Amino acid sequence: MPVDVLVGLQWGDEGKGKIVDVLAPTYDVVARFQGGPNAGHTLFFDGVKHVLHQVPSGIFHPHIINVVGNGVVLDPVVFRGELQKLTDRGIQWGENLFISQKAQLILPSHRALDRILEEARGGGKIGSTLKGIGPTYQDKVGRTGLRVGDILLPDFKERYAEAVARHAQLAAFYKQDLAIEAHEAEFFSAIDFLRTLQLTNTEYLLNDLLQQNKRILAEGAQGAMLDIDFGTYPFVTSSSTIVAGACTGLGVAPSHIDKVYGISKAYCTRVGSGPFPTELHDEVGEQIRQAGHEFGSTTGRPRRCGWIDLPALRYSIMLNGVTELHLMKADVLDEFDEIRVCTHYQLPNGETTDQFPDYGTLQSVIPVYESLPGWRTTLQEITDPEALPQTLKDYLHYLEENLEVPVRIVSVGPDRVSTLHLN
Ligand code: 2SA
Ligand code: MG
Repeated sequence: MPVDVLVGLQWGDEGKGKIVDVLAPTYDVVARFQGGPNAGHTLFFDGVKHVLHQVPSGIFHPHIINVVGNGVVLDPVVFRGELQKLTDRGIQWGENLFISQKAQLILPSHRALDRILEEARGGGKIGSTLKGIGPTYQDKVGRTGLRVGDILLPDFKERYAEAVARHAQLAAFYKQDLAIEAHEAEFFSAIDFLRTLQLTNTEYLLNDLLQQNKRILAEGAQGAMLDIDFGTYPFVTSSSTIVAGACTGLGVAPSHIDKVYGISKAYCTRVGSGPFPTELHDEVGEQIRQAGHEFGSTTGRPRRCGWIDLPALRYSIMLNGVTELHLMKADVLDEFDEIRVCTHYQLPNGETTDQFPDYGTLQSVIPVYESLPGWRTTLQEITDPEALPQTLKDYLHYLEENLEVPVRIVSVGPDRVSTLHLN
């Protein structure tokens, strides 16, 4: 049986959590393969909004096994808080949740370093979520990180102390103190809690499940434009957010990958710094932000808003081998007379390109737009895809032609039921 992968095609917040929730009932397993508490996956059903950061989005379905894979960086304090919230809401998760012993641990000192390193960047800030993501992946790649499995070792406390001593030296280089004393008791109590969970070699678990013909959905976080290699470096996150990351982040071979669901909004947003060619600094951008409630679900930061960007999407689709596109938040554009689509970029030398240029050039490209008519209809009430306005159907068709992938889902509202499946 295959592994299907769901990835964001933009700068995150495309609505991945909602789609995992909709697709989950047809899967036996949902697995997270990268990122950590920087993610914010919002699910809305039965009138309640749930925001997940590290827990896979299959957790609301009792038949689904949820896996936190080895590619993830796990903050035990945030994780315990999330699980406590689920318990408070009557969600049972005890039997259905497995955590890789190879996942990296986010320590309080990683969070402190994230802040210190951001401050040291001055005007060149990444705009990180300050959750300790960068410093934790830095330790992973530097081969000095602590992994979830290490909490089972008798000398975990000594290893922890060594790591913190190293981090304190780095902080001292920036003339800063880690100042984490107030957070350590909470951290160790969360570690005690983590020890009570199902910590295992999830690569074996997942491959055994594949052997048993179980269906796995790999749930990506952030988006392709934040990928450590292909995103708008250095304004990216520190993990592989593309499909290839699912193989290394879970321990499943590429030959198992089948469908790739690419998630995009009907427009574009970004939180944090870095280039964003179609960003709108005018009242249209503000209108999108208000209509789309575009504020970070982890940090509450206002998201930068702009029109959909086809060169960027084509690039993401190529990197991910997307087999179907899911277009989210179409209803946010209900009030617009005109929908603009960036088809090309104009380069500083006057030439145009439909490719996504490198950082230096990307800073100075001018987006070239095509204008399509808006639908000016309230989409949220529509439940039958046939009943969608012809102007929206034309927009979807236009995207299919220009991106060369079928649009299989269009979302017209936050609720699970506002998700229309197209053929
Ligand atoms: P980090 O914290 O090191 O991963 O930050 C590096 C860059 O990656 C961006 N980033 C994100 N962008 C959009 N959504 C994310 N998740 C949260 C959400 C964000 C929030 O779902 O709303 O609540 O603010 C996410 N996580 C990381 C980040 O903005 C930096 O540009
Ligand atoms: Mg999000």
